[in-house]
Amino acid sequence: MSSDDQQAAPPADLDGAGLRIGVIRARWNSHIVDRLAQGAGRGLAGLQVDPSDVVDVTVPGSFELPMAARLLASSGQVDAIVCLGSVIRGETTHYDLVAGEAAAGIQQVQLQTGVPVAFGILTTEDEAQALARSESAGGHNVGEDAAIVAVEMARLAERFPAR
Ligand code: DLZ
Repeated sequence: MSSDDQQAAPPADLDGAGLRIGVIRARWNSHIVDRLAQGAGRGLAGLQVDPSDVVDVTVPGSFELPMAARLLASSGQVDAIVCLGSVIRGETTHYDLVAGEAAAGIQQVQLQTGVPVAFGILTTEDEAQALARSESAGGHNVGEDAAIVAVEMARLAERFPAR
């Protein structure tokens, strides 16, 4: 097959207008997570998600993100969820436990509920890496990336409703 014969991948639907998005943030390492939340806000606004359609929730730490996501997903109040947290290896002996359980729990929630949950948790070696991945407008921000994922996955879920 020549490259001319290959089909282009269908474009992602990134129209956020009318979508209701839950943004759950951990308060642990809040100086980093606040930056992720700003990125998420930019990402959602850039895709026309109305600020009044954003449900903001906070939890103590990243370990609690899956539980809050489960509550929000089961409530029927949101079309997708963004989980934001920061786990820094050099600052926690619980690193593998907290990061691993948060990731596994988030995956479990989205698969069990059918409500997309985007993983916006920084798992880094040190604070410098966390700062570099939570930059202001124009820079790299994992919260912004996760917000865009949430919109795309919400639209995908809408195309394939459960029967
Ligand atoms: C306990 C703990 C530690 C040591 N480190 C972090 C971290 O780096 N990032 C984070 O989001 N949360 C941390 N936590 C808190 C746990 O996520 C959780 O809130 C507590 O263990 C209580 O369940």
